[in-house]
Amino acid sequence: MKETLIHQAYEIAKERYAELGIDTEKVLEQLQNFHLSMHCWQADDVKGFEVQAGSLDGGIAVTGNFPGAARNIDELRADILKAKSLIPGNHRLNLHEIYGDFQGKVVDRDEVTVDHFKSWIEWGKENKTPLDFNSTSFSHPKSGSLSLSNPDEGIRKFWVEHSKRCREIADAMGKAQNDPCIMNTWVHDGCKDVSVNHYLYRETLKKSLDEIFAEKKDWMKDCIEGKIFGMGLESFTVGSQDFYTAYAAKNNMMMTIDTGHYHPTESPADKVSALLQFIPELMLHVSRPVRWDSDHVTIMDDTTQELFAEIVRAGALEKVHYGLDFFDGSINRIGAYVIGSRSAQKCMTKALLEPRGIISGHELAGDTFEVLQLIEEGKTMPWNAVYDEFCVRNNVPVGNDIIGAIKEYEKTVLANR
Ligand code: RNT
Ligand code: ZN
Repeated sequence: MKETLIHQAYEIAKERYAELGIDTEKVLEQLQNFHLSMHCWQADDVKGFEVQAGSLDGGIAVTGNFPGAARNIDELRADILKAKSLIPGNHRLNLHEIYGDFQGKVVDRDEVTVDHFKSWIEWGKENKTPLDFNSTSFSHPKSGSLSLSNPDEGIRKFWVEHSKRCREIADAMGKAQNDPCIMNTWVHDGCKDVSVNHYLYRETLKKSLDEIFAEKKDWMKDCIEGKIFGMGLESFTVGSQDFYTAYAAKNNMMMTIDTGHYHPTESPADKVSALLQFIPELMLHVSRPVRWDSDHVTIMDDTTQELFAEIVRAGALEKVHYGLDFFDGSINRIGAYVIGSRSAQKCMTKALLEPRGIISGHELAGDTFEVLQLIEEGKTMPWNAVYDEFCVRNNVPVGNDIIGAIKEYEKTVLANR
């Protein structure tokens, strides 16, 4: 009964969009090829599996203690698969180095090898889930407030070694999955208060990055992520947007746009058409800052809708990698994954359904009222009927039906942790 209604709604939507020259079948195909890179760290509040793990630092924080966080690698894998089963399409998994399979052994960050990710590589293959990767500068005795930009040569070298090893791991992942692994480099480096050595820190970070990226790798792609500030590091960020934009442009590298990393009125969407003139590809960390970089679950907010619309308008679908980056410990974590991922897909559905050709024609002819009208109307066109159809075709619950499935998992699995 419900499916029949969904198909009927879809057929109507199909006709409505056809009037605007949009082929919804083509959009469904594009959605099928739209792969998110789900971050592993929502499942356990960014703890990871290091035996020697300390508490989370590096200017980021998780609030809330909803029961049932993943406590080990098996629980985390089960949670990811559960979430994936409720998200239409096929998606990647983005790992941090601290999520290695360390088998109960102390493995320091400058000792990590591909061996610690062998079981992940197999898991990825078995579950048709290509892997992406991140080096981890935070939550370590040597993290301090400066890692790759530390004037102390011993500490700097330690983090350079860590980063180089991470690139080797990413390269091995990419090769094994026959699909390049995207490795993000984000370091928390900054200052809590006024300081006079900004030039020195940035010069040092540049030197470290040059050393880290010196060797070309065939099966991984590097991206670099800046930010505006970290908690406890409010006065200065070494890896600022300017710093990384210049570095990426100079070295023809990919950049990461984390939607939580800008001034509140600064538009991440506006960066797409600017950056892509000079750098080859973008990685996204789709998040939701509430008043600060609070990493709330992604929803269909204006920021995300505009970001995805700009990507489609720029014809850059294939130049972007769609990572998520939120960590909310106050709600059911599987629910967080599913809402965040499905909301990102809805933003993409809506973006793909925009009648760009018609709007662009009006804009170039100077018909400003028509442009405004068509964009405004797009907000309430029946795009959701297309997304519901996408869910049905992928055999996953539609709309609020995800609630039952998530509650069931909460009762039978999470509650026993
Ligand atoms: C922090 C960055 C970074 C982290 C993850 C855990 O502000 O956004 O991407 O969230 O690496
Ligand atoms: Zn991020």
